[in-house]
Amino acid sequence: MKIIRYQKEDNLAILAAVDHKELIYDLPFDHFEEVLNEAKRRGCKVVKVIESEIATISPLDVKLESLHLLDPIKAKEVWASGVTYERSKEARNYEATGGKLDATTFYDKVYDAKRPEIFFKSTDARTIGPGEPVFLRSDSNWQIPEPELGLVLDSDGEIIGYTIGNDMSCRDIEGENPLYLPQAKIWKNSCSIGPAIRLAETVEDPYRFEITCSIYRNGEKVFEGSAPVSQLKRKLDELTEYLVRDNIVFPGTVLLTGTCIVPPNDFTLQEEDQIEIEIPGIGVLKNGVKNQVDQNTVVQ
Ligand code: DO4
Ligand code: MG
Repeated sequence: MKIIRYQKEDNLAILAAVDHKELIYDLPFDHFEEVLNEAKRRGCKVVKVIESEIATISPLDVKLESLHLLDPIKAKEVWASGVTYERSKEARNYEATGGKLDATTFYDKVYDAKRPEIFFKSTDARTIGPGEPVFLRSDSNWQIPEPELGLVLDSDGEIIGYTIGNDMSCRDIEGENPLYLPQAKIWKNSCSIGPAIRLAETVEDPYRFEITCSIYRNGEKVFEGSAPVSQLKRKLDELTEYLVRDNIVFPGTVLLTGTCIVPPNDFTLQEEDQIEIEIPGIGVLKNGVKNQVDQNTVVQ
């Protein structure tokens, strides 16, 4: 069972459930957080709330591909884990040493340490959903998508669902100095999530998810990489435990779990590229790439 949000012609955003046959049912909630609250109120699992809501209604007469999908959750905060895969460790070492292969740095230390790297990634205002463009930073010449499995959490850190995330990153800024990490990671439209939340109760084994990232330029595929979540160095619960420790966690917080796919070192994203990140069982997160347009958006 998956949860999506889609936009109707009249601009209304609708929360909906998608069952295992891809049948779609509108839900009587505006936001996923309301489903979490309802599950708490009833003292039951989220999937039970959804099953009881759709039991008495008919599915829509539309296909999932025809819907204008939005971000499935307006997450107040998105956090991210770093250097959780060997591939990320190698890439971080390369950029931190000015391009040395097989270098060893503090990234080896965090890869092996008991405490994982967890950092603040995004807020609702900076996070986009499927179909919207990620933006390129104007002061970086080396930018990549980081395709990651995202965990949708309840306020106690329980994993309620799985989504796809793109932790857009500037390798040159990050490599210049680790203290620049927030600038290498956080800017307008630097985080994308979606297109669906797969409810955790309907996933047998999340370590069996496979991630594929494809990047298209002028209609041609210029990069494709795949990796299984089973290569994750840590357990998912280990990451959530560190996030919630002595912290405030809003219901519906998203925790990205780190990248296992890095394009070649000479690759940088360009305006008009198209990024597609697929995790079978969740969906395909598609975003175009644009240069920053207005730097000073006022958010109400
Ligand atoms: O250490 C910097 C961040 C690494 C990261 O975002 C990742 O491994 O996915
Ligand atoms: Mg990352």
